[in-house]
Amino acid sequence: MRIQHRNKLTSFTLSSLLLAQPASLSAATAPQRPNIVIILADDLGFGDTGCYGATKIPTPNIDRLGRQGLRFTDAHSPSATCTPSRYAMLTGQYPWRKAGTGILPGNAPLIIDPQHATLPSILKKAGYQTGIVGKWHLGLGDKGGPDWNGEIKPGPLEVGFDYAFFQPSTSDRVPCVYIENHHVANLDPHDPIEVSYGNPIGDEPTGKDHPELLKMGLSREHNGSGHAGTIIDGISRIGYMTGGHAARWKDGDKADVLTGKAVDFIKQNKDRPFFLEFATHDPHVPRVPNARFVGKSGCGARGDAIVQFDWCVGQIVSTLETLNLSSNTMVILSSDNGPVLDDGYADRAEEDVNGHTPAGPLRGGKYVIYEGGTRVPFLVSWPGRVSPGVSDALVCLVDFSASFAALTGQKIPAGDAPDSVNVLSALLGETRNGRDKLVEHDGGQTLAFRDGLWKYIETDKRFRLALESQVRYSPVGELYNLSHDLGETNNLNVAQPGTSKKLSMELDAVRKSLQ
Ligand SMILES: [Ca+2]
Repeated sequence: MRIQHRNKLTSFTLSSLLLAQPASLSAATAPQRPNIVIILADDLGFGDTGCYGATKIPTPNIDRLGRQGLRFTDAHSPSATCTPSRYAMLTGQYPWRKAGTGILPGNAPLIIDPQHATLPSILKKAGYQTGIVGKWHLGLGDKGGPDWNGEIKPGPLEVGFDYAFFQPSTSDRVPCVYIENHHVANLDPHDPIEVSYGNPIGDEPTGKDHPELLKMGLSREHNGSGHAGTIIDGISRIGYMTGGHAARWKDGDKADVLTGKAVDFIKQNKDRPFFLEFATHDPHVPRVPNARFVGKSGCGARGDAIVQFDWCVGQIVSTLETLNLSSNTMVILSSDNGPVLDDGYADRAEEDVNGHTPAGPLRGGKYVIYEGGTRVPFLVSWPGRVSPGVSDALVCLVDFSASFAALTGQKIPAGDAPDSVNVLSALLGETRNGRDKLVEHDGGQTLAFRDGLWKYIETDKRFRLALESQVRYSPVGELYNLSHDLGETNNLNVAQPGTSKKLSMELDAVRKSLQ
């Protein structure tokens, strides 16, 4: 299609087209500028949906997307936790290259440098209307953090998005409000917001002092720790906030509110190329699906939150169909990291799991360097353009910048998006070859190196996040052959030291390549 388009252009001069018939140019270039919708779940595991083998959680809309598109079996988030993963997806840079890209408090300053090209800025330059709806968690404001009661910038709009309706960080962190572009939505100026991630502020009850007020308690592992801050909507959060009562979200309404905004964005931009990152909060904690989804899975609140996510997906897809945009829209569905059951709240995620395996056949999950941490669901649907099927190509969310730059004919400035590989052909199903190599990251300081189906996990610099203290890595490095050991059970490091050494050196070379 791209070649056909170029041939067409040879019979015109580009400038005459631009001057005489801007509408024709838009039509002629349409095949190269499909709408792009990235639906990014939060903590959705490799095995959490029907098309990846789940049997107890109904996900008909996701499964349909999988059937009509390309289902990847070796696609990765750049990290096994949120902030670093999203940082890499938007910048094209591995997160471990830059200090300060770990899990951020809700009042952190922006960690993306607006001077560099980003995924949205690349597409904006290509003529797209760019929008983000949902979770941000990449910091806001300059050094010192955001002014919640004033103009909140820099943020999404300063790094390439034309429109943003978002929550500042996670659903379990304050402030529990939505921001639209530069301002907190529905903020009453007479009830200003204050946020603290240090000492408690205000006189509102906290989970620590008033556990009797909680509609969802804290789990054993986290009791008295991070999640025991200000109680918002009956749930205590990480951090403290006062004010902004009219602006506070209701957890049970979030899927409806965010999906509504995403649908509005699509409708408003139906006549021009658009890029939408729809970053839902499901099934991240706290898991409070809308009442109509409660009990709809066989796996408790976490399963119900996935059913809710599936509904969100259905709304987006049916909107595209109703507007007759499907054949010119590439929809990618994925997740920012692998799954976790107990993530701070006593929501019975472990007790109610009912035999469901969130990571499928993989070992580990969120925060963990094993495949379950970063190997995520990844569907590409573009009816009429991407043939249905299954692809085992190795791809990563960090590759979006280079791939979509290639799709839209954009050149990335030298030095920007340095770790992004153009895997467009794999995304379009034209080849089963993606990357040869990939650095995996647990969200802390642990790295692993993939060379084809070999995987080496480093031992030094190991920093374990508190939540994965149950994970015990080998003290002498780990080597797995994923071609017949997908579950990473047979450490070949001792038996094949030469392979470990080779991969270790390759990882070192990647690490040092941009220093
Ligand atoms: Ca996440």
